[in-house]
Amino acid sequence: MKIYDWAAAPNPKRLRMFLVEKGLNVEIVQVSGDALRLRPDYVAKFPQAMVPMLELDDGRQIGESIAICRYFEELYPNPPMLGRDPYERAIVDMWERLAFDEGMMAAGEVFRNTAEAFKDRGLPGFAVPVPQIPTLIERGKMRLSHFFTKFDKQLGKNRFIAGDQFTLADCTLFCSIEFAGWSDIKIPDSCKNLLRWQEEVSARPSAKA
Ligand SMILES: N[C@@H](CCC(=O)N[C@@H](CS)C(=O)NCC(=O)O)C(=O)O
Repeated sequence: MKIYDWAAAPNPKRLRMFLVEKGLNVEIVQVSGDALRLRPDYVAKFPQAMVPMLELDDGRQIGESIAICRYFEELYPNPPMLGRDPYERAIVDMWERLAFDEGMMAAGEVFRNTAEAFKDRGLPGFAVPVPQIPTLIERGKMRLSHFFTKFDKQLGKNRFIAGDQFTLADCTLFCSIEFAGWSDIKIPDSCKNLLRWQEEVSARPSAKA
């Protein structure tokens, strides 16, 4: 099997972190092309036109980071990265989804509506131009401010975002915060719990995935 990847991008990194934590080695194929776009041959192969994508040896394709992680978790349950029982699985799901919706999407809202290279590419995965909407930049910043406060509060109760175990929710949170950094948006000094967590997670080998 192979994972189609774009080394610099935040969603593929979410998956790479997960794989390092699981101790899994999967062939990685880079498909970034010119001008910060995916290679045309990859887009033709996978019309969802996003990375990461997992291709099985028989050619079947799985898109969406969370779907790929679930597939690997089923095949290789240890160490568990999606929760150890029904309650934990629900809580990991909840925080992973919140990190994606409120962190990754908000960081994307700021970045994709600002960067010149993403002019006419306000959203990923579209074959037609999607114009940037400058007013979304301020809204994205407001969303990120809310996101930092919410996650800081949660990390005042737990070592990791969904409890005492490192999970995919931490990978998504870490990559969302890195992505916000692309727009020079950092964790506020007042978010001491989140800063403590970031320092601890940055020291894990998977943070360099
Ligand atoms: N919901 C998808 C999001 C994937 C996504 O947005 N990938 C971005 C890279 S981080 C992408 O493929 N962008 C292609 C483009 O901008 O043309 C997931 O969770 O995997």
